[in-house]
Amino acid sequence: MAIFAKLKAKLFGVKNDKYDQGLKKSRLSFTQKLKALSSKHKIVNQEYFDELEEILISADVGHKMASKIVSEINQEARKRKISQSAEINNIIIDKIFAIYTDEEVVSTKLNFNDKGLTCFLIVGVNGSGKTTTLAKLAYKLKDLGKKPLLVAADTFRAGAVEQLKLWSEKLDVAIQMPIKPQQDPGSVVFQGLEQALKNNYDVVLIDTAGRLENKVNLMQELNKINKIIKQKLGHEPDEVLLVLDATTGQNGIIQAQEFEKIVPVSAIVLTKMDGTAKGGIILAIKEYLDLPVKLVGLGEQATDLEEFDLEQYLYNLTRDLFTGADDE
Ligand SMILES: Nc1nc2c(ncn2[C@@H]2O[C@H](COP(=O)(O)OP(=O)(O)OP(=O)(O)O)[C@@H](O)[C@H]2O)c(=O)[nH]1
Ligand SMILES: [Mg+2]
Repeated sequence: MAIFAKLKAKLFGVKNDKYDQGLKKSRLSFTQKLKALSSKHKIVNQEYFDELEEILISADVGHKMASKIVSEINQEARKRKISQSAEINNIIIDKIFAIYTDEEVVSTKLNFNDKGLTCFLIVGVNGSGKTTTLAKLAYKLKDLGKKPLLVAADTFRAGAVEQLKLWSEKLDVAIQMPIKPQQDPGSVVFQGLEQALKNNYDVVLIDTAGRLENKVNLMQELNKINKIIKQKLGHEPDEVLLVLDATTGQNGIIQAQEFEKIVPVSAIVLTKMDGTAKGGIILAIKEYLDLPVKLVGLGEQATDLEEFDLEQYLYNLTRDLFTGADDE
């Protein structure tokens, strides 16, 4: 059975509103373009495949990934002697699914420390959504019955500490703040970890600055924070979450490569998926970075953070392609 039919059978009735709403722009753009392509070329030819590749690239799938997907679709179509473009849509989803999973199960579960305090360090360029993601995560953890502690280690940007403090009040979650203005971020992290250990918190969530005076300083700062965590806990952070803004497109890949040189990034959080029509960035991340996307931001509220679910993602990105075709 084709993947889409399987997904539909599995997900039918368990509609995930966050994915449904959050991927609306991407879905409209993707299906509109694919439908237009199928009506332009009823029978597939080279031009059809070239245009299909363009559509994937325009959805931020990335050149390499787009060309891989198209070449596999082309092969499969030949093998199955499919010449009608409308029939190709099924293969597109099958191939995307197969390429993303690479026949293996991709883990999207956050890594918790089963021996003691769990530490999540949040990094990313300014404005990517770090502080908001941290708040959303705290909300999720609290909902799971865990005791999270927010650590306001962005002492560089004016208003950053205050922003996190407002979230902490809104969500009723504890926060470690700097004791004095412009305090060294490393020492705020140190104090946060001390407090968490002393008062039996389950998870510390460390917010960091997205920009300092220059890139070297930012690197040194993150390096230092990471060292302090290692010294204090005896191990690396359980997750170093790199926050990428989905609306920045391929630029995000370059940012990730830069951050990976500084800290041991363990996973990606892709924010603002609701604000982009280019949901294909997830596939580009798979192609260029050997990092799992573990969380997606689908709005500005505390509840708008979801574990990345490939099945929900693909289903909600493509389901309009098949409306009306179901009963045929
Ligand atoms: N629509 C939408 N907006 C988001 C999402 N995540 C964050 N934002 C918004 O993006 C803006 C920046 O978010 P912040 O969390 O302050 O970003 P930051 O990375 O902490 O920024 P700096 O502290 O300046 O480095 C805010 O207006 C957020 O509400 C999301 O998933 N969807
Ligand atoms: Mg911030």
